[in-house]
Amino acid sequence: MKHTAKANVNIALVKYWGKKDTFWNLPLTDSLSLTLDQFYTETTVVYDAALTKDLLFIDDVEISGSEFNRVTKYMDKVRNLYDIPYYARITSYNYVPKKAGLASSSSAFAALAYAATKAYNLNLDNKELSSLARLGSGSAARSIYEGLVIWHEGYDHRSSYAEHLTNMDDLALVVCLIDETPKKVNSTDAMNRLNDYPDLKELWLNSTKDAFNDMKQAIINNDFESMGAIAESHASLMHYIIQETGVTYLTDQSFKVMDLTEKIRNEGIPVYYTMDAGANVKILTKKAYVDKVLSRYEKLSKVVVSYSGTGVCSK
Ligand code: 2P0
Repeated sequence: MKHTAKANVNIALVKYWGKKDTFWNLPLTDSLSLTLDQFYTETTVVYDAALTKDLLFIDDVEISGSEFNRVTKYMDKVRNLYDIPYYARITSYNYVPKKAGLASSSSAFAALAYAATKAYNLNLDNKELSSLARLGSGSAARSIYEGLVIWHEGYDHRSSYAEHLTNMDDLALVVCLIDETPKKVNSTDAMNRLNDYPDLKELWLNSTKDAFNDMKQAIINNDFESMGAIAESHASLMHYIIQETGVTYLTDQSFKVMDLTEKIRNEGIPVYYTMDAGANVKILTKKAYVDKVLSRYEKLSKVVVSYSGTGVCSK
């Protein structure tokens, strides 16, 4: 009754921002992501009949409070869905800055969904596993798979799942680590503010649908420049909307990295930025250009180069 899983984070090129159902964690729109090879979570789940509650250790520290509550509530959902009668000792190591807009919850709940079911000898297929990971954190639905991934918004638990789209092995993502401290407003609370702004919500729904369809077509056409341009304008729109709902994630340093990206692009090198719920900026480019641009980004921030990563697996 023990299993260890490893899952990588993913970064969305078409973002998930907003929910249509909070209990089942159903998103407002489809989204599309790239699983990375650099930032990951390893989680061990041990079911123990002697336990009277779950125990959670993250990076060797026993966790209580809201973080523990989120995980134990998630485990209750897993136990209910699969008739698992035991509490668990959950031990997790994050090789990613937590809560800093680097999607650590995507790797965390993908690894937990996999370990929690495997430890009870359940062998879910990836589609079911993806739906289960989604209940913990929406973006985790996508971290089940390698490479480029789409998450179908769906209309209920089973129909809202992610699937592998394709691999583009020449993609690179240069992650500029501007701020590794936890963000002040978590993404769940920030995205739920959209419900108070119907016009913004409408704008977001329509433009995300277009971005998703255009991105899929650009991927099918192997048209990197279009992929980058769509990702960049879509991320900018998301941050405009976040700002309008009263939350600011980007900092002066984020804007410096974005400006540098536009400058490098004007020199003829294909680099495009995307940002999530934090100050960090990720630069989408191709492997062949990484060496050309790296030192310029390193002048502005700590930088980690990542490529396309694998899906969730046993450790
Ligand atoms: C994404 N983000 O698509 C978007 C872009 C942040 C910006 O998914 O409430 O931590 O746990 O389902 O998955 C972050 O949201 O939110 C996120 P919950 P999650 O990657």
